[in-house]
Amino acid sequence: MTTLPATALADIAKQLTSGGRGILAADESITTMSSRLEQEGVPASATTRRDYRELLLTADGLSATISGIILCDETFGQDLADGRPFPVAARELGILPGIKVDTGTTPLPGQNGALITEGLDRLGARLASYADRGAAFGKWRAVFDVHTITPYAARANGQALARYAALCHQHGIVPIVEPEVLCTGDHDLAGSANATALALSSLFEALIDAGVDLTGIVLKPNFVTPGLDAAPVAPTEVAAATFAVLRDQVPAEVAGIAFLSGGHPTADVCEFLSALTAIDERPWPVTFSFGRALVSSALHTWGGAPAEVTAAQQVLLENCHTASHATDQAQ
Ligand code: 5MM
Repeated sequence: MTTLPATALADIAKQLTSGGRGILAADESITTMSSRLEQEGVPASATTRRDYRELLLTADGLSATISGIILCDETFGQDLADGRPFPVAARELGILPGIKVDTGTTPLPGQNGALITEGLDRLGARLASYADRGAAFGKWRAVFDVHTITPYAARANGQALARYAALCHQHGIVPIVEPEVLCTGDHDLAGSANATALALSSLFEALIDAGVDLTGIVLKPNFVTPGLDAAPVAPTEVAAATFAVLRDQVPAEVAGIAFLSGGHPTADVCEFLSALTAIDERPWPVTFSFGRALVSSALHTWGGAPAEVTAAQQVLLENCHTASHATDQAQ
């Protein structure tokens, strides 16, 4: 078992979330990635999924704005065209490799469609193998909908996240804990705030009960926003609502917070982050761990054409640069 002292885990968590850098979420499951490739006219296969992730990772100078990359199991075990395994290449490029270890969601019986994230079976053995192959951090995502979240679903997912986080620490891996409240729908800001508060309070109760050292974790939450089908509010309102929930629910010891983008446009999430960064009383560093907001336009530019690789990498780098500028570069 790879054990690391608590200070080393805290250092890695800080490294992931500070210095104006963020975490690139490139861990789409095979199903999601295949459908995103096909939407862009790229036939989905292990090879095209690998080529696309290689395009992302090898964008020249990516490490200036990206501290870590989250991979799924398939990519973690693949090699770049030059033969280097992805986790090895990532470290050589100055980017910490991470691994998504949950296995997806399934409905919780009797909970009106609320979901539970699975993946705890044999997780210790899987983490040991990922750590041996170079993983610095892990990721587990719980998914909530404003209209179906229940206290029981929040507790059940919080406990699963806590067991995952404790196991990560046992194996020398920094856990990213992601309780995502989806922004699909027409709910208002208060609906998102209430659901996010419930998800976070259940999560931190479980983490504390499980004895997880909060200085060695990264929280990956959603911004508190109205649903994508509701009237939008100003970024300063999003930042104020998000900060109010986080201030009440997230202990100050948490090493750092890296927001997901959740389907919001790149410009919008960068404005949300910038407005939140401007709030001085924050006890934790804040940064981004965006997926779609960083990669969607790059994937579109590439479209599977070898001649467009450099142009697609340029689009990715510009999105990362915009997101980095929205963080507090001095933190
Ligand atoms: C990249 O997508 C991740 C996993 O997707 P699957 O549903 O296919 O397993 C997802 O967890 C992602 O890391 C986060 O939601 C952040 O991505 P966005 O696009 O919301 O910033």
